[in-house]
Amino acid sequence: MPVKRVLVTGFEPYGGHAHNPSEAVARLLDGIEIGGAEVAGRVLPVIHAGLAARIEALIDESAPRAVICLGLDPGEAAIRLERVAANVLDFEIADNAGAVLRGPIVADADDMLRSTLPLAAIERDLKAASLPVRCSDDAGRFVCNALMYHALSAANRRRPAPVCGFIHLPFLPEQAAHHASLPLASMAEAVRIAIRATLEAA
Ligand code: PCA
Repeated sequence: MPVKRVLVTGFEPYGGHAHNPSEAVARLLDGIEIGGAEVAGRVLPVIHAGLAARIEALIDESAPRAVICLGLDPGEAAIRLERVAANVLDFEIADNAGAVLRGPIVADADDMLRSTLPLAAIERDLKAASLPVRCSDDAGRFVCNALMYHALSAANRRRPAPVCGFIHLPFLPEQAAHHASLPLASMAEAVRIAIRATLEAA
């Protein structure tokens, strides 16, 4: 039987932040087993050029049942489950290659792509674990939203199609003197719960 896998991606630091909790969570979960599936934790550069090919290659490499992409949203107070990726780039800051992009992510393609993760079940289980969680219809207009769009379009093209979506994370306590934050262990636990709920719903 093929190994059941879940792909979890995080991002490198960007925008002057020394750390990115999404990178730490992806590294922490890499190689562990959750709900009978092996986690492949991978870290992506915060660079839009080549992002579609990178996520496509990661999905092809691990042939996962589920793809959960993670990123930091500075100032966010909760584990934020993104419902949709909009086909829009509108960067307020440069990505790590110095690009400031505006326009569609993919020309002549869907205006938005919806998460295929079981968001209601994930939200319920995070609440049951007393972790702060909320759903959102706005994944931003930067590299995270673009990754969600590219990951969903790659996942939706595969047969069988893995379920796929995006979760934004708050700052780590050590980087957030004046902002909301969550300890790394809580964020890793939240993603573990999200993976388990996803596999149970699949
Ligand atoms: N957060 C940014 C990009 C990388 C990350 O971790 C975003 O929300 O778009």
